[in-house]
Amino acid sequence: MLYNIFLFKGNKIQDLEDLNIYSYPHEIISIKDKILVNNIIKEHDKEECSQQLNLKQFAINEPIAQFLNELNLYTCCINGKIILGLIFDNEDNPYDYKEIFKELLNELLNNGNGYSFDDEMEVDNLLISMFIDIRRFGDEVIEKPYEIDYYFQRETFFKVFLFGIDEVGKSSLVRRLKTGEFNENYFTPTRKFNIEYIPVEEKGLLAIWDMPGQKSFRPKWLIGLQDSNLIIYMIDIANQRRFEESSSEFWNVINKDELEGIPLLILGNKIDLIKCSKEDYDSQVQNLEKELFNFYNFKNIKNRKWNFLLTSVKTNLNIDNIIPEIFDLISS
Ligand SMILES: Nc1nc2c(ncn2[C@@H]2O[C@H](COP(=O)(O)OP(=O)(O)O)[C@@H](O)[C@H]2O)c(=O)[nH]1
Ligand SMILES: [Mg+2]
Repeated sequence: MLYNIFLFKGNKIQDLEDLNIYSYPHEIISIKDKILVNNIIKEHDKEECSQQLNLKQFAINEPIAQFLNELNLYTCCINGKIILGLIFDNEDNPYDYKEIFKELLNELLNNGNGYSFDDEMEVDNLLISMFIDIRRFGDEVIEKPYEIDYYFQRETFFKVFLFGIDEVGKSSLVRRLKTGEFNENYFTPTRKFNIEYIPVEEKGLLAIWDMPGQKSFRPKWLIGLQDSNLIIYMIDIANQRRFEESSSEFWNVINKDELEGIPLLILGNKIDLIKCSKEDYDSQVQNLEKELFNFYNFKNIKNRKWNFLLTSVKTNLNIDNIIPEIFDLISS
């Protein structure tokens, strides 16, 4: 399984003083590990990295596999001044990933639109796109565990794409569905991207893609969305200050042509934080729902099946209805 991705960038890659290191999702190689960094670079020195051919065409060399400091590395030199590296689990064979590694780099860098390594945001985006695609390739093609293969063969494998701005409760939901647990202080790193597999009796296997909601990663939401069977959009209904932001992100994604027709489940989460008096709980909840529908303009959702549930991952309210609802939406 791909574990991490990193990039070295410098005017002269051999000059460590001038080298910048980017990584996703963890920082594994630090500029302080001079010997390791040097060893990675040294191997590429030998092959004499090609220089950039012209402004719009990056020179991408053959990737090199190395095992250094217990790290299973697969690195590729670009334009003689950038090294992009993949770190795999020790038992993986990097050469299984050769084609996709080269293909993706070509697709992302040499697509005719130009690409700039000077823009840190673009570098971040490159790393996360490559990470997601290579990880998915590994999960679904190379390593496809017996269990997943079984569901694939029977066409009972369903991909659910879970998105929403940060802190709404996405990772908590996935954990709840998977393990039944909830922990207020459970640390869910905002940068972490996660696929969780949940087998559902008599139905199939759900692969839930939990995306990081942080702003800088939102353009990348779409990468994983293409072939989803269902989209789940999650809202923190107790945080009205972020409704505007959340609603505009919602419509940005929902309006994409490539997502036309994919069923949608909207979750209004953290209902436990809404203080209602016991007597007219029902009417208050109804009002809240009405306000939310108006604010988000849900009535404008077209050409897809959709539904809305109020939930609390914390108190478990409606959580047991989510999986049946998912299959209802998918199967119709
Ligand atoms: N009160 C309450 N807190 C929740 C609920 N769901 C998640 N949280 C908390 O909200 C915070 C963000 O949750 P997280 O799952 O990391 O959100 P993500 O960024 O969307 O993945 C965490 O502190 C959770 O414990 C809920 O239903 N009610
Ligand atoms: Mg999360």
